[in-house]
Amino acid sequence: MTDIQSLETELLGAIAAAGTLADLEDIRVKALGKSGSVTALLKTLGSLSPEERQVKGPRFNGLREQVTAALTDRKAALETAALDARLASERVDVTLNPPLAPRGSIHPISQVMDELTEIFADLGFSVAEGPEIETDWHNFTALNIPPEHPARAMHDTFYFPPDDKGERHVLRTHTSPVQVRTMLESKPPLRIIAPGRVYRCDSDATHTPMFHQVEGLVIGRDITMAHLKWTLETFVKAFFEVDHVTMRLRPSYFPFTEPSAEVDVQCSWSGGELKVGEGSDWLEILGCGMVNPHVLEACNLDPDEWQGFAFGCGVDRLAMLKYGMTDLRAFFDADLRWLRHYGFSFLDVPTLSGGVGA
Ligand code: 2NM
Repeated sequence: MTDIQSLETELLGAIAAAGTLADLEDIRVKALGKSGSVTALLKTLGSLSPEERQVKGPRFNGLREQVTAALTDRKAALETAALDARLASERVDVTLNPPLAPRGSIHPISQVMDELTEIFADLGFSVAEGPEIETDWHNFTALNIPPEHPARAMHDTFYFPPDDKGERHVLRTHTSPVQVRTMLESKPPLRIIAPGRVYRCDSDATHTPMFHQVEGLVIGRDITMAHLKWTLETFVKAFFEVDHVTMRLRPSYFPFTEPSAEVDVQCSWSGGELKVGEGSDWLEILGCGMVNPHVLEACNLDPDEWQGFAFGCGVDRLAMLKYGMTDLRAFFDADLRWLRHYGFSFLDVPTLSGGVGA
């Protein structure tokens, strides 16, 4: 066997045996690369006599062409095999049952929070947030709640131990400190709602130690109780999705507003189902009033220049009323059956056009 025949046998055998594209590239470089074996043969042609060159030239070139063709074929075969393996491993049987539908749901409280945010956003209110651990000053003093006021009694407020300076922090008992912070930080006019968790040391069939509130605040140069009444009426109609509602403002007392009122809406309870805007019952849903001048002063606003209205309501109670839940404590039990029954799809995003209760 001549040298060229044995080189041919060796190279073609190696190409046929190459198991990977990397092996194949290795063989190509060793045969056809700058210092490859076939390249070396071709380089010898220059020093041969013309007669020898006539015989060996075609043979050497033939070898190069054969090796090149074998490399190309083997490369295609390896690529096809790799693709086949990938197709086999990534195959999807489209006749199988679909994957389980998502099981999670939106908690009714989150849903109602989103509904309230949507309704008030449409009226030009932005959402303000603040800490749940508050200073005594932001939670009480700035809101015209003097030290001896019953709302400060240990019975209602979760107090932290006093810090180095003797200052006591509290778990906020309402979201009003958010309004205080907003008035201190932003220039009026203001139009905000503050939704969030609040805490009171109270637990029975109708009270949980943590619950949710939304409060609202509007500050301007010529804000009156008429603006307050229109805003609340517009809100109640949008929230309960009725065209007409009769409201009753009963005089009341809050330290942070003067005058203050509690708001009832006309309703009926027929067959255990609540209907707002008809019937002969009244449902108390809100507290409100004109911001007390003492509060404005505490927040560095001149009461002769700025006035405003504020309101607050319990989100958990609103959720119960709208969606027919009877037991408040079930809200926080994390019972999957309850959550599946009362939960909302994450696709039911409240929009004014699509219905806030989607
Ligand atoms: C209520 C009822 C009435 C209220 C007042 C304020 C502030 F900070 F502007 F003074 N925020 N929220 C308010 C007024 C809250 O909840 C039943």
